Amino acid sequence: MRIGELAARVGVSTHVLRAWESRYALLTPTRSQGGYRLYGADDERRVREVLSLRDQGVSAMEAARQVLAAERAGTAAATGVAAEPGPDEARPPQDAEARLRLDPPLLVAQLLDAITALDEDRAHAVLDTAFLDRSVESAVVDVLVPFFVRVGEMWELGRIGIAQEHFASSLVRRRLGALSMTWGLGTGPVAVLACPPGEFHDIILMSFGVLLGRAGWRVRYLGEDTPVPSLVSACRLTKPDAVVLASRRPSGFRSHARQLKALHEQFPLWIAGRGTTPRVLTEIGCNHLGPDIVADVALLTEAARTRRRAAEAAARQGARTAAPAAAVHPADHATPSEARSDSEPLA
Ligand code: B12
Repeated sequence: MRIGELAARVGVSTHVLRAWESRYALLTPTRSQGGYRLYGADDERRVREVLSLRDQGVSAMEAARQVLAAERAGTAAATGVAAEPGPDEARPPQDAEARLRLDPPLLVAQLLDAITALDEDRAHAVLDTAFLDRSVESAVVDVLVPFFVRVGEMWELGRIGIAQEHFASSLVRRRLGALSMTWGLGTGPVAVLACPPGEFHDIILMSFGVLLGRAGWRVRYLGEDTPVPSLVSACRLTKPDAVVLASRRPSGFRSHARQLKALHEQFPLWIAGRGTTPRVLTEIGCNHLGPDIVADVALLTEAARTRRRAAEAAARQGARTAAPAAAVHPADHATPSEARSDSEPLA
């Protein structure tokens, strides 16, 4: 049946059905000879199950996730009744389709395909699947990072152009942006994230911010091409528990080594990205992150916790002397009320 008929049967607008198809891969139409999308009994059943779950207060996104997961498990999400294959189900088994959707290399290939065609809708559908069927951490590490490696390779080989690369970056940045809406919430530790002057590759930094946010951090994101004096004033203003600076080029750090070293004496500075070389680390004398960005979130959290405990112990002893930046920020000692007034205990 065509989408209009499906819409009439289930009482949902074609606009919503298309959105559920592209965003949640809820519908899997075949194509007629004339190129029209044709929907089957399975599509109708999934929509009805989503509607039923929505009536129970479940969001459309979560409902779609449950329906597809239940399908994989061979049960109907809304009813708990075993899903009997309908007579018109001559398509590949849903299990196989679902497994394919879960396969990161396949998702990367589909994403590359979609961005090569500059197909916004299709690219969103693949990203939806990537983020729906796995943790955000896995979507970043297993899909986005390899995807950008491939984008770089295809760009270098001339198989895609700058338009495709910009399109891919914009698409992913918007997705990460949606996941960053909670960066200001809570009372967790504060991280300032930036790239040094001249550095525009900030997608992994932004992804890292998303993972930090999920771990309870508040993120102050300055992003690409940040002048070092601006970074310093942002740090003075927010008194972060961690400053993370990412650059692909060592010169991004080395050109500002003196200021960054001074910054690290006040706030714990962590540098990341391919520009992080032993020489840079020696010159600045700070810590480094990478390449495992999931482990890095835990590392930063543990360091902030240790630092907090040290600050609390120092406050208890009435210490007034400054300690090394990586352990305790001098601001923590200024006055009891100033001491980490913007963060909750990490313990
Ligand atoms: C998207 C992209 C862009 C976008 C960036 C958009 C954005 N907002 O991020 C834009 C269009 C801005 C861009 C511009 C340029 N780009 Co570019 N770009 C890329 C591309 C395709 C992906 C970049 C990316 O996000 N990589 C992320 C991962 C895949 O890379 P990674 O560095 O290995 O990161 C790992 C670790 O280092 C670590 N990590 C990295 N950052 C961080 C941060 C934190 C906090 C942590 C914890 C860990 C961490 O985690 C990752 C996983 O382990 C790469 C291809 C590639 N392979 O990277 C080219 C690439 C980096 N660009 C390249 C080039 C040449 C350029 C330009 C010079 C092009 C031009 N002529 O203008 C400019 C330079 C701009 C500048 N001065 O910064 C080259 C660099 C070649 C080289 N030898 O250095 C690459 C490799 C493409 C290529 N194959 O030619 N680019």
